[in-house]
Amino acid sequence: MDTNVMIGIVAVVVIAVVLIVIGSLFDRSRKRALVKAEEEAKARADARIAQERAAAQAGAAEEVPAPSAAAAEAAKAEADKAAGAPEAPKTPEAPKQPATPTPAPTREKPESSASRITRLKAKLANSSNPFGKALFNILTKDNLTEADWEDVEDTLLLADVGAEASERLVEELRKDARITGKADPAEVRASLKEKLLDLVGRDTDRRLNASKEGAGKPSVIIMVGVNGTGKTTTAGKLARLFVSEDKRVIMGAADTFRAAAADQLETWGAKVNVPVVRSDKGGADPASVAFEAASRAKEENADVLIIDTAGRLQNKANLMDELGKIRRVTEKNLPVDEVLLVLDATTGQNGMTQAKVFAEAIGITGVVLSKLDGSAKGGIVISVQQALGVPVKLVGLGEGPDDLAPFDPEGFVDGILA
Ligand SMILES: Nc1nc2c(ncn2[C@@H]2O[C@H](COP(=O)(O)OP(=O)(O)OP(=O)(O)O)[C@@H](O)[C@H]2O)c(=O)[nH]1
Ligand SMILES: [Mg+2]
Repeated sequence: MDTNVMIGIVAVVVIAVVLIVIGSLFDRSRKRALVKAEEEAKARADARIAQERAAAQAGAAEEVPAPSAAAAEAAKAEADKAAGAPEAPKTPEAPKQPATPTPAPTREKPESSASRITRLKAKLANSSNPFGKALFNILTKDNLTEADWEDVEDTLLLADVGAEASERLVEELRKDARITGKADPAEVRASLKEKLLDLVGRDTDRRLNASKEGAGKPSVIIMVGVNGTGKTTTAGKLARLFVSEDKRVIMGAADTFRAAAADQLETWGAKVNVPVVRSDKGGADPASVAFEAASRAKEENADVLIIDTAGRLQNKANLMDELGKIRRVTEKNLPVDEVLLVLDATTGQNGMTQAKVFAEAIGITGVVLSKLDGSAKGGIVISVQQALGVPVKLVGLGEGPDDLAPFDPEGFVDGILA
């Protein structure tokens, strides 16, 4: 009797254990099916995003949709749906997506800043008559006459160094025994380099404000300048630099004068993988585009917002007022960390007048000297800094995406003395 009860109990236990084991095996295979289904759904969503992005870059879509929360949700929904029928993990009619992982946004490394500075030096050294070299040739003469000193001053003025700075430099050079004594070329070079570096400002902080501690997030940069100086091109090149530092960048096309201006910025955006906020209507209020761009940058928690503005002549008061408005309206959303004045290095002293008026209208925190590749007159670096009291932060060396270098005083002076 007792034995039968025992057998009964053992049988029940054995059956229970068998049931538990079968159950857990079933559960594990169900989980595996769930994970697999989820992975497949994610791969499909990723591939779809990649396709959309490629289409947008090819100009088929208006803007690159970011791999947004909506896309992630779609992936999850698909996974959940699949999880509801784990027993039939693969439906043969499911669209077959390529198994390739989603391509990360193309982020080939741009040229390093050291290499850009070397290129700056080489470009200056190769330009037809860098003023540093002309100065050096005069100053290495043995007995400098008054006429020679006049030549020194003329050379400086011709190179756009500006009257005040030229006068100061000549005074300094005339006091230097290394130059006025028996001229040893090495000593003359050392003296000249030292004095030019003093003028250019060797220790000035030239970092973009977006790269400093305490920068806003998003950090807003507004590009300003007269027509055709290189604002849009510089915005694109800058965006590329920030993207390479893993920063999330948004650009705003607040140049609404011509539809082509927003198209140009969008082309840069596609090139460097950065979304562009623009207006659909031609002639829209540029301040409202700036406002919208700032709201979007804020919403998306971007790191940097670059706002491109239309070129304008400094003597058009209404256009200059508009710049002030763009700034004020942007600041309803985000503080403006940087206003970069893009100056064409080949414009000469006229650039100075421009710089002063822009500084008054909107405030300038830095200068980009574009097209330095086409000018032997690097002296404008000195005069613009003196006139505005703000540093030259970047120089444009050409039309390509990597043709923007941080302004490096040593490299600059070495280049013009080479
Ligand atoms: N050589 C050279 N060309 C440059 C440089 N920067 C810009 N450019 C060229 O200058 C021309 C004008 O550049 P944009 O960027 O359109 O100038 P912008 O200031 O935006 O012009 P607007 O919007 O019309 O006022 C283009 O052909 C650029 O490729 C540079 O550093 N060097
Ligand atoms: Mg432009």
